[in-house]
Amino acid sequence: GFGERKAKAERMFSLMDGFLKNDPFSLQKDILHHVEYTVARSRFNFDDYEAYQALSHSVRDRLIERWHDTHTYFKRTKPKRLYFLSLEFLMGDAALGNGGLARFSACQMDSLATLDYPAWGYGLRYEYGLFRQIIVDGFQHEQPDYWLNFGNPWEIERIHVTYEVKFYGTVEDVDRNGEKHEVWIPGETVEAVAYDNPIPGYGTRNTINLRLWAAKPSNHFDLEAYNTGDYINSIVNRQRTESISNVLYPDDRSHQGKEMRLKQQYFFVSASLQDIIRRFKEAHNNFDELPEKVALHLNDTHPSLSIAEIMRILVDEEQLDWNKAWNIVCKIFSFTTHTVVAEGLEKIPTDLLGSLLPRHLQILYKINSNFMEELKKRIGLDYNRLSRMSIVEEGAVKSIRMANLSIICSHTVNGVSKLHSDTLKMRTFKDFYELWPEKFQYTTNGVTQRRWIVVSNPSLCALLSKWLGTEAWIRNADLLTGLRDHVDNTGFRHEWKMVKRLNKMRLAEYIETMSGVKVSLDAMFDVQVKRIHEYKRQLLNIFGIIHRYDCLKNMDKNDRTKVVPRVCIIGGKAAPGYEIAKKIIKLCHAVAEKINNDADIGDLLKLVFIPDYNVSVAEMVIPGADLSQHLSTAGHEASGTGSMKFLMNGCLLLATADGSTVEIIEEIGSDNLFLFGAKVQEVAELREKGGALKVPLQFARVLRMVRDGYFGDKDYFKSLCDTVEVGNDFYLLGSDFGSYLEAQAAADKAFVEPEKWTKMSILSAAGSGRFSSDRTIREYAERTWKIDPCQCPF
Ligand code: GPW
Repeated sequence: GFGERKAKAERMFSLMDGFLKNDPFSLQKDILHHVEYTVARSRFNFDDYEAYQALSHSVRDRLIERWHDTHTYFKRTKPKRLYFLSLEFLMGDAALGNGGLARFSACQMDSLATLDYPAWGYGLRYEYGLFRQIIVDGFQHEQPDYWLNFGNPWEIERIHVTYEVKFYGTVEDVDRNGEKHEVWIPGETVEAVAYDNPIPGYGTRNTINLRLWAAKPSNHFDLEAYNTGDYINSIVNRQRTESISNVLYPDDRSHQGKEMRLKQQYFFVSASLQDIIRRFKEAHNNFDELPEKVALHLNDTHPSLSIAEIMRILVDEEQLDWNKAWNIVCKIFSFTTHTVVAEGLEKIPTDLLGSLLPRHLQILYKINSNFMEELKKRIGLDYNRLSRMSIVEEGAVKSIRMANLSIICSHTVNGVSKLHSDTLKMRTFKDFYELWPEKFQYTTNGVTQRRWIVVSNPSLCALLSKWLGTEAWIRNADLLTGLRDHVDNTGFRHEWKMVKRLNKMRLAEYIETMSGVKVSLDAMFDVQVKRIHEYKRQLLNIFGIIHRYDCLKNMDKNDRTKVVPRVCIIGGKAAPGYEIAKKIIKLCHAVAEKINNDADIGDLLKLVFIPDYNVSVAEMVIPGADLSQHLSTAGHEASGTGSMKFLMNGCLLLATADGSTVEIIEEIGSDNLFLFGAKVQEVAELREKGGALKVPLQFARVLRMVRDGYFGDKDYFKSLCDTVEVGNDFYLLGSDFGSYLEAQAAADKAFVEPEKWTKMSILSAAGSGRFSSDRTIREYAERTWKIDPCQCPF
């Protein structure tokens, strides 16, 4: 009975001394305890790493306690839960993702926990995270990131939470109550094991879960191997199955047609859905209530096999009628797309899918034929449009269009910024928008101020709390607008400058140890850090630097005293197979070599490439930046989230009117950033001009210098130069160059007036509140997922 349970709970509670305490003495005691009994070193003799291990175990204990309380509370109150499905999470030390999409997932987890939402994250526990970038002689080399080498104290291995995931095999007809049904007879079984990563909220006891799956061979009795007596080979095969979760694909937007990638996707989807359905069935005996209790979010199309898998579970295993299952399924999925161009959308060849997942391919065909029938009733026999909207692409390689599938089955299709959403509606998914305008929404991305200010910039954090008179901005970033009240206070501005200087000092030291280059703290620290992509136009930045160098060389010595000294910092990884991106990195090093060794130029201009840009490096670089560059050709960056981190840290932006920059301008005003370049509606027209496009002389001159071998190795750089030659310049570097130089000149002009610059810096941070991922998550929760906060009361 209830009384008995209560008595038992009280006894347990007293045996455990209540909750773990957070005062320094209790923590010290726990740390020593873990040194002795977990790390198994003597408490009189342990090194720094062992101290870290013991400390993390002490923190972990507290997280586990909160995790348990939170989940017990969720179980008891049965709120509708969100399941956030993503193949990538870029947490920090664990680099289980590529770039913006993955870091955005991590920021969203932080906000979900802090805002007390009953949410779970699901992902893959890759043993090799994103490669480490090392630079040898200016070239990028990739080194494996075996991040689990020293163990991972932050995860909890759940050896009993395992599911079988099946692959290959055939589809066979079975008779079910006199009716013919198709079922899958799989050929290979792999086991998925859960690893839980507690995600604590800030200022709340709620601690949610990021559950990552690892593959291990199933202990299923392998009759085949037993019969043939091939014991050794059966072990070798077992190891092959283990490799599914081994390595993250390092290409951040094309993994088309790779079998292992498809295996990863299905492995992830199958394990997650089994777990989700099991949890639902614990509290329900039919599926009618599924849409009221479960929201499934597709983070891009990567997890979209979920749609076929849940239909298979409901129809083949749970024996629901197809239409009934379909009606339920269409109410539970929402979908965010992070890409702009249709060519970037994920496709899976039907040959590949049919051999790995034969039943799923059938289900996808059935979903499609039903959709095509319905569509014909709505739009008639417009065959071009029907074929554009079909899930199946009939071409040289017949494939499944994962985006079409996701749109058809989701109740909401989200863009990641206003501009992005407009592009989706007007171009990429125009046909679908005209069919279902109400499905299309946008929720502008955000970043968590807990990591991007509180952790990465402690001095700014203290300053903000002091002048806002409260720490409440850490949970409510809208309060940052309060900084506007102090912008005319010289004392405040002085402290603001001191904080920036301190962070520049920290960055300068890092630069010196990494590259040996000494930089002046009086120079403008100008930063561009992000994945290397042609559309992000790092080459435009490098060409601007070459132009600046060229001007300095040709300048009268007296005029040089008026020049604003610059430290240009570039960082980012290139996908291992992306040749042009790798050449951009090499060119950056070649230009840096020339400039940094030119004694005549001295502190007036420096260029440093920061190797191995990652979350930890970002925490150092972003607070120390005066200016940051976001140069994508208008219409190509879906949102961009780096700019939001810089904004929060009082760094001025030099940017095109692309992605979320449009919303940033709404918040801080166009006077407080340096905007340049063609607008999105001008881009198509400019491209049409082709060879007749006007390009400034300075651009031609810089291009000539590179082509002529001024920075060495002209043969190597030739193909790179060709990509921006007039007539071939898809990303419009040439036509934007003039306005880019003007924006740079405006930045120089503002920097020589420190009071003006500081005001712009303050007003940037003051307008950054809207770009907190707390705002993003609240919008998703209320509009898309329809979930309510559920705060564990302790
Ligand atoms: F191609 N993004 C990313 F759209 O980091 F899927 N990796 C990717 O594979 C894709 C997008 C994909 C980025 C966008 O480029 C960036 O604009 C956006 O801010 C970020 O995702 C988060 O939405």
